[in-house]
Amino acid sequence: MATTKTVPKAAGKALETPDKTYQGLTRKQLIEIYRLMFLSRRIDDREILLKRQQKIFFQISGAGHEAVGLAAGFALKSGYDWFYPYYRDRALCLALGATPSQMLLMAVGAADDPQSGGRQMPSHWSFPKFNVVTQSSPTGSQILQAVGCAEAGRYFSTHPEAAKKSEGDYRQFKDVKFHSDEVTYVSLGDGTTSEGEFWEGMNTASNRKLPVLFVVQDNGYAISVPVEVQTAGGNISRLVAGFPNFHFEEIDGTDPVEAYSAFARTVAYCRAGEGPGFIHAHVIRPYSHSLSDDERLYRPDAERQVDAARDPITRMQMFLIREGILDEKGINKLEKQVEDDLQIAVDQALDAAPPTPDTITRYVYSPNLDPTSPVLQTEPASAAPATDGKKVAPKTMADLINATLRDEMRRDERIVIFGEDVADCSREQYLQEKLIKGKGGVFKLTFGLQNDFGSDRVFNSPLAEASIVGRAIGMATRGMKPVVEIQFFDYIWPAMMQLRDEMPLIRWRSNDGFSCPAVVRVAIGGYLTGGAIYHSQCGESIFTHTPGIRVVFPSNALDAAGLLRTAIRCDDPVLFLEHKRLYRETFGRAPYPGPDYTIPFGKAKVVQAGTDLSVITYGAVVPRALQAAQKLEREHGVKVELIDLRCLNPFDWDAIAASVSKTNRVIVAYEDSLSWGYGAEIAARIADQLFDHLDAPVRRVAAKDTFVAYQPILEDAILPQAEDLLRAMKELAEY
Ligand SMILES: Cc1ncc(C[n+]2csc(CCOP(=O)(O)OP(=O)(O)O)c2C)c(N)n1
Ligand SMILES: [Mg+2]
Repeated sequence: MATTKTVPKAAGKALETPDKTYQGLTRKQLIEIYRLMFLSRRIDDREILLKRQQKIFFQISGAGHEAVGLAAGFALKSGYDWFYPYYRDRALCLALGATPSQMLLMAVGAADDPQSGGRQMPSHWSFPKFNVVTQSSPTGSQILQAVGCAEAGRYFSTHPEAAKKSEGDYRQFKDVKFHSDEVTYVSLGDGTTSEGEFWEGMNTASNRKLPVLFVVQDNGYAISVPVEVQTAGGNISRLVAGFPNFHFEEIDGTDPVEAYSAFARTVAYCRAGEGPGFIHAHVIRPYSHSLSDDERLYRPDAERQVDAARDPITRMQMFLIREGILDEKGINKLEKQVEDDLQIAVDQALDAAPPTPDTITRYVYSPNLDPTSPVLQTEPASAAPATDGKKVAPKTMADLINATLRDEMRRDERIVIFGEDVADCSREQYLQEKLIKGKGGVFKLTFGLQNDFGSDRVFNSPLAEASIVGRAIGMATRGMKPVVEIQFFDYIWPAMMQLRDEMPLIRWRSNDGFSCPAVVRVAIGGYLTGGAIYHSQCGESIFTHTPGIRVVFPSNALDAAGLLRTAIRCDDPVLFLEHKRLYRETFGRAPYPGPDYTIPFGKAKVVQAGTDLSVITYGAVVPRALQAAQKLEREHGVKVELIDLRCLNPFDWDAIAASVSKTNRVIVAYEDSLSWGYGAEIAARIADQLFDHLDAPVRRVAAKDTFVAYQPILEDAILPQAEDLLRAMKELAEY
């Protein structure tokens, strides 16, 4: 696409052959390409100056990468295609319609910085109007999101009804736009191809024939590490050549005309639905990695001069003169105009007001939908007398989660479910021919959903957790509601970059420009008798320590149903922790509460009222604490008030405060290892804010500071048992 700014007149030879085109580019477009390339370089130069004057705080340049950016910008459509760029893509963003002023407001960290409100470093692009999705600093974390974004475009094209707005849940605030032939651009450096997420993204884009355009901008270095150290054999094109369904190009990325023709071919391939594209563009990096780096420390002058001879700005200038499109005078005039316009933008940015500190918590969570709202407090439908007079059989937590997913999928076509083994059967002809029953998850929580809703709504993912979460983020950014599964909490860690640096931050870092309210269901916890180290872990505090993601941990079937429904309808990302031991426990079974049953987040449940001592807990410790409390009352007459938090972020401080103020003694109990656990924060707050109400020290009961062992004798000794709770309760009551 081209912007509609004024274009200087071409002189001399240009007028003789005004209709000549170059790989489809007109002379007018070539002048505009040069103007934007030059503008991009000059913004970098001005930022470098401003950084040296300490008027901005960081600088990273797109110098040397301008030709690729312009080629992409002219081959793709702003606001129609989708863009997951990286920090060297200044020229691309200018080509898509971003202004120098928007970039410089980000550099000074202005209140009016339209990309992040002063939260992100410069060159971390975010332009909702142009479909440029907020980017972060971790190298490569944009790739799987781009894959999910492309999947969303395909999904809405085949489910157009799903795109409609709907009142009463996240959909009310999530506009969906899509085009059946849209392309998703994602770029990265040569070094970033070493990240595992790059390979995961390539694999899924290839396998699903997704219209993702991968652009590797190979400047030969990742900070100081040269490409032959990053990439076996020194050339990424050779390594990826075996991926099926791709259109590949390897180009000189310092030549905008050559680059444009490669982009035009590749975009046409992607648009036609043939599969993904891969453009490997060889570029240069004339300004070191960033202003914090001096490449002369690791690159000799001779090598740097070879690069300098290929500078895309000079090359384009020479090309315009050679082809008679602009003469020297024309170039000078164009450059003068760029400088004048840029000066105005610099002046504006330097005058711009900084953000005020009261804005810092804005957009950590959705400003539109409050999941703690009492409106979400409903009664279970089955509380009403059954019309046929039959007693409704209580169901397990596993049953109710499955039923809730089914009802929500029926209600909301934007929901898709994927993860490892979650489908009934990937080879769907076996299902159709009724040769098999189907799996539906290792714990069978998603059983029957593929059968009911089809293989494009419930499907297996590759065994790659970052891919599950990264793709979910991309889909949710586009307005879908992925409800994905991580098979065991113990294996969540490959997804940690996405769960810590991406999912919770999409809204905050883009100043509400984007959001990704996905749900990640995770089977968690021990007490399995043989679960051992890698099937028993907890670790919820790592996520409650991450602003921007809600964390839910139900202890019984009814709460699981109500909280899962709230999670799905919520406008924030949610980590939904399901205790494996509780899936089929007799404790906490309940009849299905109906398709409208919701529970607000951050509302604890008083499992048992008491006067002598409070126990604050959640998850699988709830039934154990209840058992202990009942025994203590039977044997010693001590009345324990047992509080199940149910939701860990937000958590119900009011319920804790009310209980502790009444009983004056409190135990915080949790299954995770004792030190630095979730209960440490609760205990600290009680000590801080309820000190005057305490008649005894705040006690914690938790697992030993070790992982869970396999042999049941060891497991019992490691995890907190009812006897441990009983002992602690008795001691505290007697204190
Ligand atoms: C996951 C991660 N690790 C390390 C860094 C620090 N870092 C920032 S850029 C960079 C090098 C990137 O090189 P390349 O992918 O070749 O892109 P280039 O900067 O050369 O365009 C590194 C190591 C980071 N931002 N993210
Ligand atoms: Mg590089």
